[in-house]
Amino acid sequence: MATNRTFTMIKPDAVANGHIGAILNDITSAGFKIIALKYTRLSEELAGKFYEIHKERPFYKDLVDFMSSGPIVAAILEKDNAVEDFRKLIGATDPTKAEPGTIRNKYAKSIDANAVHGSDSDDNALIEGNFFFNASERF
Ligand code: RTP
Ligand code: MG
Repeated sequence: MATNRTFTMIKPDAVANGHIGAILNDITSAGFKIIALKYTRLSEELAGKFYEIHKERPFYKDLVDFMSSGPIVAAILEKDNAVEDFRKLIGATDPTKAEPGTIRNKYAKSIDANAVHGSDSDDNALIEGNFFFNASERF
């Protein structure tokens, strides 16, 4: 059964390009409630841990380098059917394939610098949210 929370990051490219406000506005306008929010920067080690699931993939090192290259915004979001609806809102991994109006279509430059992360399952949403936030940081 779908749970009602997902986890997102606004990636270093979108932060550097000044899109934090616009992306948070798109997210809340689509009906997601912000449960937790943090502006931070991942060390290479922490980015490596966060993306451990992709360790064997050819793009792993580039991904870890990119995700630790500058500040990010991390958030836990709540809405019915959150994981699936949020992935619809952000669009395809490759922004050239992302539907018009999706966050990646509007703000992403490439498959590496693709503006946002969205959890791909309820289990991972929980794991990823716990990676960044403790109980006293959720409202
Ligand atoms: P995300 O985890 O960031 O929400 O992205 P996603 O589920 O759409 O894609 P995923 O397969 O989980 O890959 C994580 C990130 O790795 C980069 N990637 N590069 N060069 C490539 O073929 C490739 N594939 C994936 C992307 O930046 C992707 O967001
Ligand atoms: Mg993913």
